[in-house]
Amino acid sequence: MSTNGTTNGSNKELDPNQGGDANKKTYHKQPTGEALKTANAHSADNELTLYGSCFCPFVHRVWISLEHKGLPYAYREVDVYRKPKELTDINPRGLVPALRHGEWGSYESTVLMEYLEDLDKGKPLLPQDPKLRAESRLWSDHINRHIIPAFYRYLQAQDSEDQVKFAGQLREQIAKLVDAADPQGPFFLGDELTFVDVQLAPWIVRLGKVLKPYRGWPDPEPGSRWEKWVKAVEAAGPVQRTTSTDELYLDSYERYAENRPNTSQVREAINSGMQMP
Ligand SMILES: N[C@@H](CCC(=O)N[C@@H](CS)C(=O)NCC(=O)O)C(=O)O
Repeated sequence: MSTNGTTNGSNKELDPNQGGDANKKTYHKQPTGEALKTANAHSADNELTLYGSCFCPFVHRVWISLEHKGLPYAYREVDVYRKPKELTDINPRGLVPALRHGEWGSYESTVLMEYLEDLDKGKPLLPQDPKLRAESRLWSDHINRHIIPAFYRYLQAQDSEDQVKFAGQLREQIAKLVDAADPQGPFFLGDELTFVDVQLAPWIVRLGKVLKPYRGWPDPEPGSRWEKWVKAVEAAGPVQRTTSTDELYLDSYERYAENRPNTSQVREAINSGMQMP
């Protein structure tokens, strides 16, 4: 390695989160496996277009929703850390996911999932009953406010005492959600995949593909309600069709597991105790 921290004298091809070190893993820029097949099947232009990055769980939510609904759409992979104009034209904050529908566009994964519901096309994710709809929104809020920040706090923690503490917080927040779920399941509201399942699904996938290898997150207890839920979500067609191979997640999340500088706005928010982007 040279004194300026580069491995080959030229770090032009390196991503900022690699800190000039080509040996560091970085985020993938194309989906793999089943997700790649799905992206290829949706490469033709469409008035409904999802701009996403393959590793991103917030994108994953919207992608699962589109697949569940069976709507015609295009998928466009963008390098979210290089902020192409097609992304910032829709989302000035430069975050994925962003959705374009004709001349109009919007962003924020939960807002986009609600928008797709409001189109009233394809298979719905929110139930009909207003009380169950309210409860679905309430528990989605719990996922956004408590489960997701706990996931990143745990993944980014470098100190082993902090890791134990944050693993406990994550378990506690998941347990509250499991207690609120239909007792039989296997999904949140019963036998069908609905809104809350899709809100959580990307992190269920990443508990096994990221937190397990990097932090030793355990498989769900055999026979538990949580195990039933995890298995049903992982086996759901829309989840499978939008999930890449294990390597993509392992590589893309090394920067979080090492809490490396220039990783993302999510990392900065967690480190500074600010609200997530
Ligand atoms: N609250 C947003 C979060 C989206 C988000 O944080 N996306 C990440 C990728 S997973 C991103 O765009 N990061 C870009 C950056 O950090 O500059 C949502 O729900 O859509």
